[in-house]
Amino acid sequence: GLNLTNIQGDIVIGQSKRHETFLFFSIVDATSFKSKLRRKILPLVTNAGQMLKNETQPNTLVNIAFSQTGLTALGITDNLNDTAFHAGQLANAQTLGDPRTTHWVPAFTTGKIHGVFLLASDTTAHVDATLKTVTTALGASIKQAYSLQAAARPGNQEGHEHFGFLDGISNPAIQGFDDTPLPGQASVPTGEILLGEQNDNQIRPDWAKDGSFLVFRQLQQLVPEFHKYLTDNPIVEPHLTRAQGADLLGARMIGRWPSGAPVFLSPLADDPKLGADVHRNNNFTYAAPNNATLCPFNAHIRKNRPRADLGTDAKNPHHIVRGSIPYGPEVTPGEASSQTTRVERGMAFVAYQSNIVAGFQFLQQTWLNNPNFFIKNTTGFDPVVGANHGAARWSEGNLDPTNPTRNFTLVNDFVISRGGEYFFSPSLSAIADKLSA
Ligand code: N7H
Repeated sequence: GLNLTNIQGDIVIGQSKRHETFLFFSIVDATSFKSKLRRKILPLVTNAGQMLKNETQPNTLVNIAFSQTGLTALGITDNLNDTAFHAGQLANAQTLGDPRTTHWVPAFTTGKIHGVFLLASDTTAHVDATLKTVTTALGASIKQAYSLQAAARPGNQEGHEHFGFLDGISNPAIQGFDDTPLPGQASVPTGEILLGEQNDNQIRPDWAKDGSFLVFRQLQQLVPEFHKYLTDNPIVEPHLTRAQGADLLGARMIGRWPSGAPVFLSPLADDPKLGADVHRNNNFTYAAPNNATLCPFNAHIRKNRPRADLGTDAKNPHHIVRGSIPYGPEVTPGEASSQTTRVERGMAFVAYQSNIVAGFQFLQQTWLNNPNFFIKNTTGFDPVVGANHGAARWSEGNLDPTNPTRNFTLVNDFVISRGGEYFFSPSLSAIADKLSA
């Protein structure tokens, strides 16, 4: 089995969090940082074993990860063998279809973000107290470059992202960690998520074993604009009201209803019981290949995991473990009535994989942003997260079941990249033996 006490806790658990602060830092004094990392930070780092039992869970999860420039600042010269990680996310902006890096949070464009702390807890008081402990411990050895406070949405929207859809349903089960996948859940070889484990076929330094690459993206969501688009372009069917037709278009764009119920199993209306039932809400394969009546080809979840469309999960080693959380306030009444975003909100997107090129980058570039995936001229961009450098996105894909070739050219993006960075989340022994002193 896996040595869970050596693996950072956010990677394999995919646990939902109420509050999370991302503290991005630059290393100012590497010698001092290394010694403080060893003596003061390492004892605070939460491992996966701890997360499994209530009694051993800390008040605040503490995880730490380093960018390539961060490893370099620490004097590490070993090649982790991931070209995307090595180059950094800024160099990838074009490949990812980002509109312009002028939308990026300035700190992500400097190349000076060396690392990130993930601090997650049930309360902001716990997060803030731990933040203080960490920054006090590291003192002048680091400089804060940027931070983002994220939180679950209030009330019955907890667990839902800002567009209103339940998130965190379909994460892969990692072999050796979770060998009893739920119906429809992908079971992936350990090495697809953790470096140096089975099916990670890259050459890695020994100390990289049981670490994982962490992709961070700050993805702004234009929520009133998304809802305006749905309201203005409903699917028209005799038995649907205009509002129901708008909801149906939204559900078909995602592939799930707000409750999480998949449109493939519940094509015309939401089914909250189905959405909440973990034994049923992921149990489908799109198994009438090349059929988009029930679920559009370009629905967000179908583009991200085509299931039987492309054979088996094993044939498509492009799985990621998502640990994302919303950031920013609820839509204000003024924003809702003017149908215009005035305050930034979105998703602090977190994805783990052993290979960024085959994981996040592949999904974004080769599937979401590729209008010809997987049937030429019939699919279009992912209508929600697909990106075309800010240009209009052709998005047919049978979004409208009454009119499969209805053209939904999306002139404006609903999700705008504000940038991010690629990190490596090392094992605890790597922190002890290689990264600290
Ligand atoms: Fe997505 N959304 O509400 O639109 N995503 N996503 N995602 N996403 C999923 O099944 C969303 C983004 C994946 O196994 C659900 O857990 C939003 C990026 C994958 O069937 C919802 C943003 C990438 C899956 C959303 C966003 C992915 C998935 C359904 C950005 C990768 C699982 C809940 C603001 C490049 C697919 C669930 C499967 C599901 C939304 C971003 C990937 C509701 C708002 C950038 C692999």
